[in-house]
Amino acid sequence: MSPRQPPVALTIAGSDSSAGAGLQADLKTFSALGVFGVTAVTCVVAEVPGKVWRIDAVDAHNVREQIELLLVSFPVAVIKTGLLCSPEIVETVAAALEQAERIPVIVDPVMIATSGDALLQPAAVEIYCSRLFPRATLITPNMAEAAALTGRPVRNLEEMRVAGAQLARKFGTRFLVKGGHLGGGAATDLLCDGTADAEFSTPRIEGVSTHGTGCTYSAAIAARLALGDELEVAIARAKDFVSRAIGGHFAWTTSSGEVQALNHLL
Ligand code: PXL
Repeated sequence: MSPRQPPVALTIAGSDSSAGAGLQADLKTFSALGVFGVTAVTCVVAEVPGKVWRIDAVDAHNVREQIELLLVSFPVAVIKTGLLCSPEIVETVAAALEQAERIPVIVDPVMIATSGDALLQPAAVEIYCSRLFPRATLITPNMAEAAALTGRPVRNLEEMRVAGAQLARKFGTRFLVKGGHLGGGAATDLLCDGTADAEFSTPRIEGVSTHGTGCTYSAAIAARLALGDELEVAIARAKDFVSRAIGGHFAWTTSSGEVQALNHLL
């Protein structure tokens, strides 16, 4: 029997010690969806859900070499970026991706953890805008990130629509503005291309730690694209995957209390 050749996805992201977010979430998602994941590590985060203790960036030269080596050695079908940590690393990743212009890139502009802790150095935002966004196939900000990128509050569906259209026009690419933090019974996201938008909704699941949902969602979109889906189909299937990962979450009781995690074993 000849060996199988699953599609390959590259994630360029940070390591989350608790493994519910970051490159660990990406790898688990890729595996669950039948895609082989490879990783370029940008930083190492000592954390558990709700508590970020320490972030150490990997040297930007090393990040560049991880990406270059992977791109020449594997048939990478899709690239996803997560936490890029510093302005130097955003710049390095943008330069490396310019060499791989035919591969679709999903950019999750990770800035702030669900716990509210800052993850990205503020000076990196400008380089995201000037170098990385124009190269992206899809950018997936949550409401807080959409607000930071537009400089205006994003608190409801209408403000998500305005922000998404503005960002899509400004950067000439598509934005998926994620409304997971909207109140109400549904978790609604908007895909904006500057002229029209498409809505993706699933019932909101209450009372579950959502650490890692953003990473899991963008990784699932990347995986579905690698498997050949069109973008809107990929988003709909990825949203269903995240919804099931939240619905079937794990929970353990330890001497420090309860700890929860998304279920990527779907
Ligand atoms: O969920 C955002 C995120 C992304 N990447 C890494 C993280 C986190 C959240 O804590 O640690 C590495």
